[in-house]
Amino acid sequence: MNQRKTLTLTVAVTAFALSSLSAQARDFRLGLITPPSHLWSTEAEAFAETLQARSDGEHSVSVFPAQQLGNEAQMVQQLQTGALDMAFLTIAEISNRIPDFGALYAPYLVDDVNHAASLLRSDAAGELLDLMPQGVGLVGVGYGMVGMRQVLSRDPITSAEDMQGLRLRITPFEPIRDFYTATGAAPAPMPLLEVYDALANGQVDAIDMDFDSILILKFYEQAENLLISNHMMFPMVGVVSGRVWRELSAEDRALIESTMSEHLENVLSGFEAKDAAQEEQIRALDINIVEADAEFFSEAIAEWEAIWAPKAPMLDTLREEAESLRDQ
Ligand code: 3HB
Repeated sequence: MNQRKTLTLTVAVTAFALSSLSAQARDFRLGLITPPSHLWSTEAEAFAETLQARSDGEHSVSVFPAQQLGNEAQMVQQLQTGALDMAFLTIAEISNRIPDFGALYAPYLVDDVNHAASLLRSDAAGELLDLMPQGVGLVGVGYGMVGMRQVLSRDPITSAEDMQGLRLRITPFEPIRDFYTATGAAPAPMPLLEVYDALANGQVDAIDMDFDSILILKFYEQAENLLISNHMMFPMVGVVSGRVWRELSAEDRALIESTMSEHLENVLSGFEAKDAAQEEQIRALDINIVEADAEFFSEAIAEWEAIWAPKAPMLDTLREEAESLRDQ
């Protein structure tokens, strides 16, 4: 066969393969760790519905909430092999693998949920997503989040000294571990769905948590002191397996990207919309409330900075962006 014929045949075979790929109906699987009632889970379901409608019923998405497919470390592995197609992940697991993501957890990087959402919508935060295909083999479509982090404890925390020796539950990831270690607490990494029992049976004295989950998962039943510190934001990222992505047609990629982005934006704006009411609801509970600011944690923040500034060079860019958003 001459070269030209081979080329024509190759083009024909490729075109056939591409057209059969793009016509291939898929049932994607999307995993996440939050309970079914959490906004991440309800928006994942809404994303599934929209994608099915927009692909004229060709594609569907089965959503597996509440860690049904494993914890985030396990889901990241499944995404890497292509055994899992999509996930909504806390940045926690990603920051363990790409340290630059740790910059998003700089204490007091942002002031509140609105500031957090604006930063996550910025190009600076978008630059981090660009590190994901190479760094972890996942395509980062966009960000969601929950509300700011607070400290719920069995005994009151009224000064930085009260943090000493506290067995304090954290989401399993390094930037938050380093922050609490610097406060003198003993961080106990534990996934969200194990926290209620750990508080109930006295395994931990305190937990790092957001208003929403304190309410949904009723943690206030087991610990009645809340330090409203707003010390960190808590982003989420919507991802597609890099392996799966490579198999998709350009058209399907564009459809998934735009549809998932819209539902992630609903998560950002959803938490912006409900934060104030949730704070009010929490303040109305029969619990003791103390407020804390960056001053309260100043020594721990300096220690955190010394560890993370060299590890996460993106910190400067994000700080500049956060500062310019403050001025707007
Ligand atoms: C957590 O505290 O680990 C967590 C909280 C959320 C969502 C996901 C993880 O509201």
